[in-house]
Amino acid sequence: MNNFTTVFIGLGSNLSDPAEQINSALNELAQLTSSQALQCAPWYSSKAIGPGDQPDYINTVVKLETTLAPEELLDELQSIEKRHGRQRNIRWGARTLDLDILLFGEDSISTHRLEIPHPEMSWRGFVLKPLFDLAPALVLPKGRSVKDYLTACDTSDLRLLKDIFIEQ
Ligand code: A4P
Ligand code: MG
Repeated sequence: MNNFTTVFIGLGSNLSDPAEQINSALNELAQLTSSQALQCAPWYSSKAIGPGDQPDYINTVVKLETTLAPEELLDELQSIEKRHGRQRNIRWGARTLDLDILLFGEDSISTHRLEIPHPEMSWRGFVLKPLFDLAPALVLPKGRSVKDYLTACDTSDLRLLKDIFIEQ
């Protein structure tokens, strides 16, 4: 029998019609044969954190069950980013699509390709709010709840765009 792991993936876009980028990424994630039971949080817009004058982001979070190993999932996500014309030049620069593995089951992972939990997730409102919407009782591997992190975080910048849950 296949062993499924529950994973949370952060989606972000601030270039080339972000809503369309996020929408088509959701379809591609739902079509991964190794994964099932996709649920998507509401979408939020926020000011870009990063260098220069960048357009606002759209962010959301997806939960899914996968049989992939962490680096296999990263390979799939990077293929999707590539199909969306993702360029990697400036750290935290504007991007068509960013897919980050936030949590992989209860694992803590530190390799040359992967840091899980995602190192920036505990202070970013655009990650914590949709994550909380999807999984209000979630506790991170260090033992602190998403709710606690969210309470400590400034979310005044977030604007709700789509108040729907998508299940596929
Ligand atoms: N990598 C390590 N851990 C992970 C992980 N958990 N998930 C490695 C995915 N990748 C991970 O990523 C660089 C390398 O990180 C990958 O090759 C992978 O092996 P990247 O996507 O090429 O580079 P990046 O995204 O520019 O850098 P970084 O540090 O991942 O940035 P973030 O943390 O993704 O932040 N502002 C708003 N409002 N909304 C946003 O979504 N996003 C960013 C990017 C900045 N500002 C933002 C937003
Ligand atoms: Mg990234």
